[in-house]
Amino acid sequence: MNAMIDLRSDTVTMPSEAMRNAMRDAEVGDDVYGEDPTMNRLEQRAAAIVGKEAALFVPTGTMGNTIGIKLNTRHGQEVICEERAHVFDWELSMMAWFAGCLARPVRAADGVLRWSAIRDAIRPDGPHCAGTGCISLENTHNMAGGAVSPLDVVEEICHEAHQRGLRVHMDGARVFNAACALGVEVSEVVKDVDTVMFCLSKGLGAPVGSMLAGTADAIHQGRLYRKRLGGGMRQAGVLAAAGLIALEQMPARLGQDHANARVLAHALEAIPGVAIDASTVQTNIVIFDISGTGMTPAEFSRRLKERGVRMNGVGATRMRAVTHCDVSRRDCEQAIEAIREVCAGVASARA
Ligand code: TLP
Repeated sequence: MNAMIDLRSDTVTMPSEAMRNAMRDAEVGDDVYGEDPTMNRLEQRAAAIVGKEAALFVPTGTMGNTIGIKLNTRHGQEVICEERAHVFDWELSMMAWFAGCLARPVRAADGVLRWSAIRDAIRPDGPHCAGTGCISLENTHNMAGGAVSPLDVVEEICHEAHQRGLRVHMDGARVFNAACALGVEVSEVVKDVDTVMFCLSKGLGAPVGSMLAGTADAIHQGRLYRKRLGGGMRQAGVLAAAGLIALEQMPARLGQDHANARVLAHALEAIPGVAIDASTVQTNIVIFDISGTGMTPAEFSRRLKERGVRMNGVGATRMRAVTHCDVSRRDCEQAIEAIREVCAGVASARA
């Protein structure tokens, strides 16, 4: 049997041959003593690529966001984020648990949080309100179908926030996808934010790891928070070696994933029972509604899996397909065929 076509997430990628070789050959030391040369190289290189003073390796994006929010807030403040943000919905209330903050979610229908919406949600310190501490932007926005924030939107938010003494964190788990879609360097996308977290282990294909970048002072403090979270790692250079390859080799190929996502989206538009506006697909995430098929996401997933395709539901009526370096154009075409069959099978069974 052929391998499954796995569109559940870009987290499912396998390390490349080059990554495995680099991991085996990595020069390592004790990173808690600052003595892992490969890790030091990764942290310096990551900082240079995103244009920040320093960067810190963290095992997961969730830990990077947890530390990022903590660095930009004081206990008891609010954090403004989009209503479907990963920091709000998918991280076990970490901003309450670790930073002692409350999320102030704001809806942005297209997933692009704009200053006009943020402005109305800012709360001053007072006898009743918990003041706003920071704004967390998600770029690209996962649950909004990989939506990209335009550069001027981020610039305006950072400018206005900084004028008011507020900080801005970017959950840039897929910020390299955003840079690719915008046709600019990633440093341009994150130039005004105080801290940015990005994942090596999603579109960039590394087996483990994310980076948190910001000022040298923030990252020094962040290293201490990482330790408090149990994240002081020892010979972590084996992971950094794969991360370096992810950083150097993988951003240039993200456009292929975006093109594959568009192929999927356009084909889905023509399938009866499926609803999607393909023109909204900018990066590697395709979210589509299946209420017209009469199937639940669980049923849809099960039937697709029988045909060799893995895909997860999001919410009560929608599916999410994520393209990445381990799915080819041919795989996407096969996935489309499988979706057609699943939808047609249900339609004929109900006729
Ligand atoms: N996202 C995962 C799931 O948790 C939903 C996925 O499959 O997409 N920020 C964003 C925007 C993310 O999408 C994710 C992971 C994270 C942070 C957290 O990264 P990890 O999984 O490394 O903690």
